[in-house]
Formats: sequence, C-alpha cells, structure tokens
Amino acid sequence: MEFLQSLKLTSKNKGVSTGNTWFESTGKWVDSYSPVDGKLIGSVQVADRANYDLVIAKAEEAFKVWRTWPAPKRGEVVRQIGEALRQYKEPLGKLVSYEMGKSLQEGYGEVQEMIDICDFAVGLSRQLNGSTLHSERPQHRMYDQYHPLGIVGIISAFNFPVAVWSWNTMLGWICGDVCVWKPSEKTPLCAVACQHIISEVFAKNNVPEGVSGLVMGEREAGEWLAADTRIPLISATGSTRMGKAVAAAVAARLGKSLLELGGNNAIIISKEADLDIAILGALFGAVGTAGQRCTTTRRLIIHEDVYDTVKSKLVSAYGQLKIGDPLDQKNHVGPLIDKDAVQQYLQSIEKCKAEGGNFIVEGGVLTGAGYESGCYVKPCIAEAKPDYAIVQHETFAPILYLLKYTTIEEAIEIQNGVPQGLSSSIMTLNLREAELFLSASGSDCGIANVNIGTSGAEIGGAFGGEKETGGGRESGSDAWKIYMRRQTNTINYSTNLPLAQGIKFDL
Ligand code: UN1
Repeated sequence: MEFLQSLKLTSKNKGVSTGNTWFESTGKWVDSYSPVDGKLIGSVQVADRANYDLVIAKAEEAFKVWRTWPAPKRGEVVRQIGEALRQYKEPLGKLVSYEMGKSLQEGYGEVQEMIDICDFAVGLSRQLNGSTLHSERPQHRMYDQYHPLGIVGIISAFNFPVAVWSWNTMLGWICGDVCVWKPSEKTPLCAVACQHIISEVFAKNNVPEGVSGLVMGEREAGEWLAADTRIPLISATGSTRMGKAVAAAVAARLGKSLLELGGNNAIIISKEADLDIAILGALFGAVGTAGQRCTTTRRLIIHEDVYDTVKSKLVSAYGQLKIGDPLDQKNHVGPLIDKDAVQQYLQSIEKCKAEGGNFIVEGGVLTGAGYESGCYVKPCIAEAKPDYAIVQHETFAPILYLLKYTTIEEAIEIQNGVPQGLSSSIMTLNLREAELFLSASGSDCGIANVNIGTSGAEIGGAFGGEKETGGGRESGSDAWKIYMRRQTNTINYSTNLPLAQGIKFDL
C-alpha cells in the first residue's frame, strides 16, 4: 500500500520519540489490524517506564528553550506544519480511513480539520492577549498576561486518531508549551505517521528536540501521565470511565485537566422543521463514522405530529445506505473499530429489546465477501423511551433511538435528561422554539445547533461539553487559555508605596 510508504511506515515501527529521535524500548509490540479487511497493517512498540521518563525529561529541557521563542515564530512552525499536512492529506486521510475504518471522505475531513486548526493557531500566535486594567492606586499600572504552562500530556482516542491531537498540540505549541502524546493503541500508526510529518518541519526550523513527544502505550502510559507532577495539564479524550480515572489522578496532585468525554447527543425534530434538512442531518449524525463520534446523534426527539412521517423517511433513507469498504467512495458506512465494539453493539441491541425497544430498522453483523474482518454492522433504529437505561448510555455504534414528544418544553427536558452534555440540535423554522432551545432554559450541552446535526463542528468554536462530558473546551474561541497560566502584574511608578484597600502602614 503506497500510502504507508509515503508516510514512512514500515511493518515494525518504534513508538517512542522526542521529535526527530526514535527510541528502542523493552515494551511489547502492538499489532494494528485494519477493521476494513482484518489485515495486519504494521506493528508499533510501546514505551517502557525508562522511555517515558526520558521523553518527559527531554520535554522539560525543550520547554526552557521553546518558551523563549516569540509566539509568532512558533506560529510560523505551525504554519509550515499546516503546509506539510496539505501535502500529506491524501496518504494521511487514507491511513485514517484504513486504520480507523471511517469513510475516505471523513478521513480527508479529519486531516482538513488538522489543517484548519493549524491556520487558526497561526493567527492566534499574534493574539495571545490579556487585559489592561486600571489600578485603584495612583501612578500604578495593572495588566494580566499569559505564559506557557510547560508540558501538556495528551491522551487521545481511536475515533479521531489525528485531529483531536492536533487541536491540543497546535494550540499548545503556539502558546509555548511542549506536548507529549499518548495516542490510542487501536490507531498507533496514525500517530507514528503524524510524528514523521512533524519531525520534517521541526528539523528544518531547528525546533528543540522534545517539543513533540510520542509515548505509545496502553492504559499504563495514560496512568503515568495522569500521576506525573511534571505535567501541569492533561488533556484527555475518550470514555467517561477513563475520564473519571484521569480526573481523579490529576486532581489528587492539583494538576489541571481538560476532559472531552462521552456524549449522548439528540436532535429535536419539531413539527415546524424542514424535514429534508432534518432527515439528512439525522442520518449523517447517526451513521457517520459508523456511530463512533463523540458527537454522533444517538437520540431523535420527534414531535408527535410528524413522528410517523419522520419514521418512514428514516426507514427509507437507511434502506439506501451502502455499507462496506470505507476506502471505496460509494460506501457511506464503514466498519466498527474492532470485534469488542461489535460485541458492545450487539449487547446494546439486546438490552434495548429487553427494555421494550421496537426495532424498525434491524441491526446485525454483516458476513460474506467484503465483510471478512467481522467488524461491519448494520446501522439500526429503535423506537424507545427516554428513561430506558440503554438510552441513557453511550454505545459507540450506529444505534439510533426514536423518542416522541408533545410540547417543546418536554422535548428539551428529554434532551437534557441524560448524564452526558456534549452536543444537541433542534430542527425548526420557528424562531420561538429555536431561541428557547438556545436559552438558559434550553439545551444544557456545550454545543447547541439550529438546523444542523449534532456532529461535524467547525474548529473555530470551542469544542466540548458539560456533565459527564467533562467540562473541557478544546479547539477554537478562547480555548487556548487553558494551555497557559495567567499572571497579574501591578507596577508602581510613583514615589510612594500606597497600599490597596487604603490600608495605612507607616513607620
Ligand atoms: C470526537 O468525536 O471526539 O464535531 C470529535 C465533530 C468533529 C469532532 C469530533 N469535528 O463531529
């Protein structure tokens, strides 16, 4: 496969790096099998503890130099990374599609998301601004400024094997931080490929070794990062279970964490919706990435007057879906990541049935030619009730639950009535409904859209959610602030020392 060679991937790849240097390890080898055809793509060696300490020590050293580079100069390096990613868009997009299983369009889209965040970060490198404030004391000046934190530890998930890392890293880098990445062991080659792309740019710009650390590993490596007092910020994307463990470990040492965890996203379809938009938005939201986005649409909350119409339109749309090799652009839906995910999908279907769910589009595992990996499943739809335990739970698979409502207030209550709080949408042409949904009495999620599905956010907005989603914000808007520490500076240029609050203290 040509794209593997152009990304400098071989059958055996080292998994520990500080940028341009790759290290031997005593760690085990992780084999990466493609969910597309079940074939072994290559192996990557995980870090041992000595490797890990070496990468962190190198990162600490690099930080001392990197933080002295002017932010726009760091931005220039990120600009060149954006250029390199444009060059590698095709092979990297193909690798994402082949190793993770998402459609080729979505693989390219993921690389585009990396390019977009690079562009955003370049501009931001000239805008890391604080406020100038008026002092209560005469001839005093006060302002706040932002300084880099140090090492940012990044734990990323398989479903966005490259983009989510880049959101954190590109912002961290322009802020003056150094980054250490523990990618998902399910998509290790994507991470190795990114490190190769970065290292070419870093070498050309004499970026200190250690600014981009890679520590391939399983759960243990994540635990090392979370517990490490040398790492002021841990950014973790993945399940709520993982996030709770990371948050507890980081909080125990009073570190900062940025968590982007599970979602249980819903679209409210009003009786005043443009149903063509609503159906297409729901369809992409529910079956895109085979239901493995944290923003996947898992629940449709449909007004009773249009319920039957929406239901029959969905059934016919699902009937037209093509499931198969995601690298073949005629297919809409690729495989799940692995057979464990298939088991969880099957168990969730059973649980839904046991609770009374009525499947109007049946699920199941596909077999036969083209489906040899055993990871292809049918996207399915069940009529359900909001309080079913399975409806409250995030299953990372294409299972869509239909729920019925009568009033908009009831719809919002159903939308909010889950433990997660990432993304939400309303499909309506009614201004009052739309504004209510966006108001303080509306959606409780980090993302709330009108006439757009729940997935596919642009990088320019802050990305993340509330409740069990973890509260973190990544990517656009002012999400950069979490990667920096704020310092308040007060300068006295008078000939006296007046005290704040008018306190008198004289000898
Ligand atoms: C994720 O699934 O972890 O909004 C990230 C979206 C993408 C990012 C998803 N831009 O669906």
